[in-house]
Amino acid sequence: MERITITIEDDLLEEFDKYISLKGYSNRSEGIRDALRHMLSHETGTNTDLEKCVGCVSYVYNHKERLLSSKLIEAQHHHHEIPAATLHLHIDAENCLEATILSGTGKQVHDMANDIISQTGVRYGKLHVIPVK
Ligand code: NI
Repeated sequence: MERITITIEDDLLEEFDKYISLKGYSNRSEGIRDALRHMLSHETGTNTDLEKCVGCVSYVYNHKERLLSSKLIEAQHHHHEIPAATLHLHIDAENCLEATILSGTGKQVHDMANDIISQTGVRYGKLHVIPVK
């Protein structure tokens, strides 16, 4: 086993501590290990072999964060061969919710969703994949 150091916002850590206490974890490490297992089994590498699928990737971001809006647009243009439509909701003065609907092979849909979700400042990113027969 390896020991790592991570940096986390106070409010996110507070929320995490409440969650693990509610779930009965004896320490943060076990909670983080479980969160990682969950993330790895449900979000990456799944459904990438589908020949045809549609996907919906949803995420929240702060549009005032430097360069983030243009990086997200850049990510979409980078995958311009994939049919996509985005719904944008202004949550409050700073935060935006976007839901982008994609269509393509499993790999195309996952690659584009990952390019969006992995941008620094993008929160609550989630991809929902629906196979098309
Ligand atoms: Ni907005």
